[in-house]
Amino acid sequence: ETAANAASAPGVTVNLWNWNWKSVARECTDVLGPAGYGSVQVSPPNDSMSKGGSVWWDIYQPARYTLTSKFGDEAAFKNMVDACHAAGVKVQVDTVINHMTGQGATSYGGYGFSKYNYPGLYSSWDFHSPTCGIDNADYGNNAWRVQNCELVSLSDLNTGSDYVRGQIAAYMNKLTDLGVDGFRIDAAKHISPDDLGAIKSRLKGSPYIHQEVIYGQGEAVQPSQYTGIGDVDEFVYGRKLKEQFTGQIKYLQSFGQSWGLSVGSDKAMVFVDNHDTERKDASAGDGTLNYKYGATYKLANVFMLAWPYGKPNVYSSFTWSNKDGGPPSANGGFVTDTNCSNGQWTCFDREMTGMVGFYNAVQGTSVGNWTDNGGNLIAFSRGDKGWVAINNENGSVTRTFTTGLPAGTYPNVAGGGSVTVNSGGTASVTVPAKSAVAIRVGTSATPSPTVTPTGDK
Ligand code: LAG
Ligand code: CA
Repeated sequence: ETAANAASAPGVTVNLWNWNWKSVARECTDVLGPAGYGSVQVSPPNDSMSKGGSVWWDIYQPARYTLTSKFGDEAAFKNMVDACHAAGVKVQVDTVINHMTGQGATSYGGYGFSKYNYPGLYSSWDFHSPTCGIDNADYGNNAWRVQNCELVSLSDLNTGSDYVRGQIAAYMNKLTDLGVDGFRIDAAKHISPDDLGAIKSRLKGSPYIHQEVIYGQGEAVQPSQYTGIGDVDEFVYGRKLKEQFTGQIKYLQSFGQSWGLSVGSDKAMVFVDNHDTERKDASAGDGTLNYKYGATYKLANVFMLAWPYGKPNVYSSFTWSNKDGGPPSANGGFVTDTNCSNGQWTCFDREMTGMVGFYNAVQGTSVGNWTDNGGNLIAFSRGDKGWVAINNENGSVTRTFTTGLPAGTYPNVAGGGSVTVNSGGTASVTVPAKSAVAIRVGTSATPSPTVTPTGDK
């Protein structure tokens, strides 16, 4: 990493997908900052096509770059950035720059447009033309069509044009001026690396960048083509964790790039799930775990924060049964404040706070003292800074483990209770079914002598 990149290192990112700005601000102050989250990733803040709140995906159809979205206006956005910074949390913005909206005529901000005509911003000559649509077969053999034709009929910006590059950079630089620290580049796979590199060269400062380039075996566009620009969202990571956590997690001992991950650890942003993958059918090969998997989902996230690979991104959003359905909203789709107790939001970020502290405490250490039970229980140390046991069995497991930690009594930061490590570094621990025990230096013990389950909620 260069010094400039190090300055914007994200730490543990949390993706508060579809939270409104007021709620993100409150979460930064009350939860994320105190827990030690390094960054929060927020949804697209620009004005988008409106479906009146019936769907979530209208936010991936930009109408213009004004910050009048269903999450709040520019003042609310700025307040959020300032509140997060005051809490020590950086802000990453999901930027939709490959395309403009392909449907509708009005936006959340009350702006009028039509396909290929966004008054004051873009007209028909700013789009790839003649127009074409991306076919499934193109992914296998035609990078040009993946990057120059329309993704699901969305107006495909001519990112080769100087004017378009200038407008996109102006939008991103405006966000930087408001204090934003980094960007997720939506649909980066559909923008050529040359075009994206040219846009990046116009950006102010040195924002942290992670690019959505979904890996597909043998495809014409590969994540590795984008690592010169920034990090890549590693989609293989979540697919592999789903396979293991619905199988036998003992195999995770060798988990790393050799498993077929698309980029190296230093270029990967990793996640158990995101808004697209959580909605894939359970049978889909590219699907992932999601909050509906309950304790298993939580254990996979514990593993992500304990195992040294990539930069972790924890996902926290609204609950759903209809895959298209939008978040809780009022007044024509404006997202209402996140409520963590009415069942409409997962607030999963709150379940991972102890493991965020673990992640921060063990940076710079490597894995040691690996052990497993030949099935679904694993345990390992991170140097002499932390130790974790993950029990994905349906029954509890009691063992004497080598933790590598100095003698003492430590609270279980993955749940409740405590663990006493003796002078030889070993500890006798009962890990309940479908739960985890994690201990780390820098914590003080809780009075409770027993370990309680972490799984159910
Ligand atoms: C992304 N990354 O590359 C987002 O992560 C993903 O969620 C976006 O798709 C996509 N790319 C475009 O930014 C989502 C929905 C689509 C939806 C699209 C635009 O998964 O279903 O398409 O956002 O709103 C919808 C309709 C399509 C229609 C299209 C254009 O489902 O049938 O053709 O809108 O009108
Ligand atoms: Ca494109």
